[in-house]
Amino acid sequence: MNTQCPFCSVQCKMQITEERGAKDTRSSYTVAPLMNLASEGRLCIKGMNAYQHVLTSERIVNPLMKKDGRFVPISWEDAYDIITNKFQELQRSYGKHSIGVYGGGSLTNETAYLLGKFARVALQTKYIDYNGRFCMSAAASAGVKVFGLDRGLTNQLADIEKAECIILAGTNIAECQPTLMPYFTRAKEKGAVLIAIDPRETGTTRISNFHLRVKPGMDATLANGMLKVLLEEGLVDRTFVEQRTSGFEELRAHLDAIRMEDIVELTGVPAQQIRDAALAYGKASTGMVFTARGVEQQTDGHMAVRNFLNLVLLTGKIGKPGCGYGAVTGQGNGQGGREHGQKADQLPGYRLIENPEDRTYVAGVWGIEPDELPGKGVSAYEMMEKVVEQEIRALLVMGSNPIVSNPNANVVEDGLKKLELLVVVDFLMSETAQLADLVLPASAYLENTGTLTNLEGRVLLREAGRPAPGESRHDWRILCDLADRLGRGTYFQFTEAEEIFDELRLASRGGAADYYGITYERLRREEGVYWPCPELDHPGAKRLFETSFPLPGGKALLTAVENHLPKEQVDAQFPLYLTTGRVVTHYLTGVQTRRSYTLLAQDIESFMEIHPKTARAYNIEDATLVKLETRRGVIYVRSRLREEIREDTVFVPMHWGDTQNVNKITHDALDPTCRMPGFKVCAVNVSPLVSEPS
Ligand SMILES: Nc1nc2c(c(=O)[nH]1)N[C@H]1C(S)=C(S)[C@@H](COP(=O)(O)OP(=O)(O)OC[C@H]3O[C@@H](n4cnc5c(=O)[nH]c(N)nc54)[C@H](O)[C@@H]3O)O[C@H]1N2
Ligand SMILES: Nc1nc2c(c(=O)[nH]1)N[C@H]1C(S)=C(S)[C@@H](COP(=O)(O)OP(=O)(O)OC[C@H]3O[C@@H](n4cnc5c(=O)[nH]c(N)nc54)[C@H](O)[C@@H]3O)O[C@H]1N2
Ligand code: SF4
Ligand SMILES: [Mo]
Repeated sequence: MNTQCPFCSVQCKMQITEERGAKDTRSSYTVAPLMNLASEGRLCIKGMNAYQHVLTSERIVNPLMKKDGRFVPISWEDAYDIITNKFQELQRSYGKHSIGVYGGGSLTNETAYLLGKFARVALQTKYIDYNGRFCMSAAASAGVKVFGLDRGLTNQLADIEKAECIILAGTNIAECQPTLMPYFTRAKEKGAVLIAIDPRETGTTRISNFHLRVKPGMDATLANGMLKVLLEEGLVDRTFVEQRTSGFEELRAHLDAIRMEDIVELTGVPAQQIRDAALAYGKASTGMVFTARGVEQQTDGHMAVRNFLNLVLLTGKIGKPGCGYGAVTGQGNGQGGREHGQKADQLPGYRLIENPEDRTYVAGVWGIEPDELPGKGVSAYEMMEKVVEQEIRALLVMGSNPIVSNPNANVVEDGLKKLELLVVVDFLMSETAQLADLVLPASAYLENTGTLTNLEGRVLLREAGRPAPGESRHDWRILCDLADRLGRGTYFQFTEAEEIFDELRLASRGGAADYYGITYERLRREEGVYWPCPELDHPGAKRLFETSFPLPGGKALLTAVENHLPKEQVDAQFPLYLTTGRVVTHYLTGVQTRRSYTLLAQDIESFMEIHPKTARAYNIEDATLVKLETRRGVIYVRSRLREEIREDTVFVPMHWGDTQNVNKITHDALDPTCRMPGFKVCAVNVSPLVSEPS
C-alpha cells in the first residue's frame, strides 16, 4: 500500500508491502520510500519503522470502560450512551462550557475541522484547544503580526539551495526532519554559510559553519546583537525597508539604546561570533532564516520570533528566490491542524471566532445562526487549569497525550483525575488514556483517508491502505456518531472523508488559509497543492509576499524587542538550566515510537545530557541514574556526558512518561501573547541517585 509517514511535518511518502507468512507465522513487511517533492524519495528511521506501532498487538480494538480500576470492553452503543448522558447532565447542571475538547496536530484536516465544529455546534462549548499550542503558537502568532499571515515556509524547500546564508535558530533538522538535511548540505556544497543557534551540539550544528551556543532562553537578545551589527555596518536594505515595512525608526532607536556588552553577557555568545554571523547573513545576496521550538518554546517565544523576522525584513530577504523564512512545523499535520478551527479563538480557514463577519460566514456554511456560536475559549494549558479548578468537568481528548506533553504535568494529572468524565480517543493506550473513564479506539494512519498539510503549506492526500482492526472507527466517524446522539446529527451527515473536505473547502473559502480550489481529485493528480488556493484553476501559492504583505499598506511590521529574561532564573538551590527536546528515534510523548521494537531498541530510556565538567562538580558519572529536581517535582534518568553542551545547561528529551516524564519538572509560565509554555528553560538541580559510600 502507498502511504505517508504519520510523524513529522515533512510527510514523506512510502510504500509498505506485506508478505504473509506461512500458517501461524507472522507476516513480514518491507518499506520503500516513494518519490515526492519534499522528501525526494528519502525516509528516516522513524518512517522506515512506522508500520510497527500500527500492526502491534497492543492496538486498542474495542471501546473500553474503566470498572473498579480496570478496563473492560463495551459496545459502541453503550459507550456513546454513557458519554451523551454525562455530557448532557453536566451541561444541564453546570452550563455548556463545563465540557472541554482537546485535539492534536496529527489529526487529518478533515478531523481537525470536524472537531472544531463538534465543539461549537454539537456541544456549543467555547473550550476547545489543541497540542499545537505547545508547538506552533509562537511562530504562528509572530507570522500573523509581522507578515499578516502564518504559513510555515514562505517559499518552497527548493529555495534552500539558492540561499547564500542560512540561519538555523533552535532547530535540529538532522534529528527532527532528517529527510530535509540534503537541502542544507547541498546549499553548503554550493558555498552557503550555515549559522546554527543552539545551547548544545547536534547533527544540525555540526554541519554548520558557525555554532552560536546561546544561553537557553536568550534568543531574542542574541537577535538584537545581530540586528545591531547590521545597522552599524550599513547592511540594511533601505529600499525594501522603506517600501515594504513599517516601524523602522522605533527599531533603530531601540537598537541604538542597547549595549553589545550586555548582549554578550546575557547570551553567553562572544561578540566576535555575533558579528561574524550577522555579517555573513547581512552581506549575502540571498538568505533564509529558520526557527523552531528552541526559539519558540519560551515565555518570550512570540517576541523572539519577531526579532528573527526583523533580521529577514531589515535585509529584504523575503519574497524572492533563495530568500524567505521558515517556522519549521513539527507534527505531521501541524500546519493544517492550526488552520481549521481546533484553536480556541479560531474558525476554519484561519477565520477568527470573535470577528462578526467571520462568525456570520462560517455559521452560514454550517447552517446555524451566528449567535449560536460560542466565543473564544482559552489555550491548552489554561484549559488544564480550568480542569484543575473544576470549571471544566468532562474532557474529550482526541490525538494527544496531555499528561506527558503539558508543562507541570503533575498538576495536570491531578486535574484530570478530578474530572467526572475523561474520554480519550486513541489507537494505543497512552498515559492519558490509562487515566480515562472511557477509551474509544481510533483508526491509525494506514487505515484512515484524509488530507494533511506539510511544513511547506502543501496539502497532501493520504489514502487508506487497510481496514481498521477490530471495532476501531475513524475519528471523524466517532464525532458524527456522538453529534447524532447529542441531537445535532443534521449538521454532521458525512459518510466519507472527502465530503468533510468539501465542506472545509467552503468554510475556508475567502479566509487566509483558503482551500476552496483544492479537491481530492486535484490532489490525486498533482501530488499536493499549496494554499492559499482560492479557485479550482488556481495553481496554489508557492512563494508568498513577492510584492506585498497582507497588512495595512501592504507593509510588514518591524518591532523593537526587549532583551527578555526567562521567567525562571537559576539560583543556589536550582543552579543549572534545564532544556528539553527530541532525539531522532522517538516521536513526541513516545506513545507510538515506544511501541516500535526497532525504535525502542535504539533508545530504550530517557537520559540527561550534561557537560563532563559539570558532571564532576555534581559527582555524576557517565551512564548512571540521576535525579533531576525543580520547584515542581523530580524525575530519574540516566546521565550522558557530552563535551558539546554548555556547562550551565542540561538537556532531557520529552519522549518518556511516568518517572522519566520531563514535564513533571518543567514550569508553567506562559508567553503573554501566544500562551506558549517555556518548555525550553527552567532552573534545575541534579544529583546522583545513588551516591558512593564515603
Ligand atoms: N525525531 C523526532 N522528530 C520530530 C519530533 C519528535 O518528537 N522526534 N517532533 C516533531 C515536532 S511536533 C516538532 S515541534 C519538531 C521540533 O523540532 P525542533 O524544534 O528542531 O526540536 P527540539 O529538539 O525540540 O528543539 C530544537 C533544538 O533547540 C535547542 N534549544 C533548546 N533550548 C534552546 C534555546 O533556548 N535557544 C535555542 N536557540 N535553541 C534551544 C535544543 O537543544 C534542540 O537541539 O520536530 C518534529 N520532528
Ligand atoms: N518538555 C517539553 N514538552 C513538550 C515539547 C518539548 O519540546 N518539550 N514539545 C511540545 C510539542 S512541540 C508538541 S507537538 C506536543 C505534543 O504532545 P502530544 O499531543 O501529547 O503528542 P503525541 O505524543 O503525538 O500524542 C498523540 C497521541 O495521539 C495518538 N494519535 C496519533 N495519531 C492519532 C489519530 O490520528 N487519531 C487519534 N485519535 N489519536 C492519534 C497517539 O497514539 C498518541 O497517544 O508536546 C509538547 N510538549
Ligand atoms: S519522521 Fe519525518 S522525516 Fe522521518 S520519514 Fe517520517 S515524515 Fe519523513
Ligand atoms: Mo510540535
